[in-house]
Amino acid sequence: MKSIKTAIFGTGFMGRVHLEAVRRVESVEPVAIGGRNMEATRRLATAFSIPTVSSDYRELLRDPAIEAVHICTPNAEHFPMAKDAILAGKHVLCEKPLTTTVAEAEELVSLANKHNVCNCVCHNLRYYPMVQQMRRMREAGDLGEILVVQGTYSQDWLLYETDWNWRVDAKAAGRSRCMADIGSHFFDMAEHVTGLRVSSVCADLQTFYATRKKPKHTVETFANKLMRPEDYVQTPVETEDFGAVLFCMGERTRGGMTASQVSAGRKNRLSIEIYGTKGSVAWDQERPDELWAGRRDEGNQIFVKDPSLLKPAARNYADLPGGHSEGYDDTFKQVFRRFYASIRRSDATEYPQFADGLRQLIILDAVLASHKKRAWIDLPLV
Ligand code: SOE
Repeated sequence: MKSIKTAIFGTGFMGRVHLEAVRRVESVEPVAIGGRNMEATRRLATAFSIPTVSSDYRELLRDPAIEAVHICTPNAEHFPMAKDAILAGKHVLCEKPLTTTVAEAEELVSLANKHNVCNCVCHNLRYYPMVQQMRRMREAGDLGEILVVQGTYSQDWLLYETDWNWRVDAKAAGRSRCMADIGSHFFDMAEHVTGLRVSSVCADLQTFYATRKKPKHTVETFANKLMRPEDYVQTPVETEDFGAVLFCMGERTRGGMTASQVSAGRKNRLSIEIYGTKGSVAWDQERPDELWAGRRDEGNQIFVKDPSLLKPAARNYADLPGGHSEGYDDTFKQVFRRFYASIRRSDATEYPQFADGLRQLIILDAVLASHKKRAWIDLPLV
């Protein structure tokens, strides 16, 4: 099978995660890396024997051999990069959040459809095998009508005033941090697994540090914890460290979630619970191979990932047999495998597309408006 040549834009935490994962996808060949910092770009390219590097992503877009690009740069760069890539005829896989505004996301959805390019927003957490098991259990009716959805996405890497990363800078990340960055993962998973749509929200956001001590050198995501910087710049902070959101999903279903980047001891924990009229399920990213299933009239169960015990459609997301853990890195492989398959076979779009990214910007807009008005906000009907 002819290899699809691809390029990675961005050399930080996500750029490396994408590069490592895409090399595990059959018949896909990363051939170029684009990054503003040429030293970091060359270092990454050398480490992975990637032949081409550039400090200007537009140069790589001019290479006809490159069919697809991964956008792993700070959020504010997603829109211009994705737009240029679509106009260059490239298939685009963009990290979440897709953009920093609804209008930009709408334009990308429209452009991608007009230019008939495959488009993916990387809500990879859908593709843990046990998350897919929850979805397929709901589709099979095992949960009955969904009554309650609750949970959290909690981290602690921005707990200290001295913690800094581009995500704290509203110019680079957009007008929301915690809800845009990880709250979007929770709501994407809640809608994907339940098949329901958030219809209204009531939100409260909190910024615990009005200023933070920004180190004078760049800090890769999560790398800040090991730092002992000699000097900082006291820098005003405009975006939230924490958000709590009550939400409705249609007429009856109710929910509540929190998103936090200041929860000591929670390293990267999306935890979701879904309660239906016939049964319930709960999944915790800190124990990703396990799925809790609750029943009223019989014992609760904890399933451990074993493809032979999964719903047939969920088995497609488990590459390894029972007892062999599949984790965060593997979810990127699962998304990328489906994205590249759709480049070869346009009917295979079993992955989150730009329209899903737009969906998250619409939810975020409502969350921000609700917080500002301190009132419930209804979302536009879908
Ligand atoms: C930082 O919060 C981050 O890298 C997110 O941007 C990712 O989407 C998440 O998967 C891990 O944490």
